[in-house]
Amino acid sequence: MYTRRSLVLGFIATGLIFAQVVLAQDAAPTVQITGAVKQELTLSADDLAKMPRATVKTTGSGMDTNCEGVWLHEVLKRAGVPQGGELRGKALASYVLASAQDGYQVVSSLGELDPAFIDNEILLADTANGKALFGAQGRLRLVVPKDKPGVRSVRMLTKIEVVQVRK
Ligand SMILES: Nc1nc2c(c(=O)[nH]1)N[C@H]1C(S)=C(S)[C@@H](COP(=O)(O)O)O[C@H]1N2
Ligand SMILES: [Mo]
Repeated sequence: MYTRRSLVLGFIATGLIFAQVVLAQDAAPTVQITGAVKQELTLSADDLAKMPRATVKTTGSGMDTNCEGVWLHEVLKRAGVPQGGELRGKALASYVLASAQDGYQVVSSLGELDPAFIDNEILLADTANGKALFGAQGRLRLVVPKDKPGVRSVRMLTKIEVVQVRK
């Protein structure tokens, strides 16, 4: 027999689990910009919508896709990461570790992400062909159209960590 007390406790526990599930679904996906930065950032698609927008075109299996978002270097600039003339000395021994929800991780050096160094194109994308990204792409992803393979185009992006190797 259930006691009245265990029924009440069971009811509360079920309510708490339910609230957690609902809250987890409500929380907007974000990407954290962290590590060796002057200003840590947590950006949602809504935050990215208010920043300078950029688009790139990718071609996969004969189909063109227009991806929209914010250049990664714009995001790094906002976090106070050294760029251009400031990217000298110890700062040059820094890398960016991009991590995804499924554990996927990719490293790029600060130098190779800086348009003052090289004409690269790395987009922190939230939209494809005018539609919000979803599913296996994640709400936020990287798109690197100039790369030959797709491997650095991290889907389901959750974190951008700047690591300075030389202290
Ligand atoms: N999180 C995450 N991102 C990832 C991968 C992965 O396994 N996990 N695979 C990469 C590889 S190998 C490719 S080819 C592209 C595929 O992205 P697409 O399906 O949008 O072309 O995602 C890249 N990004
Ligand atoms: Mo791939």
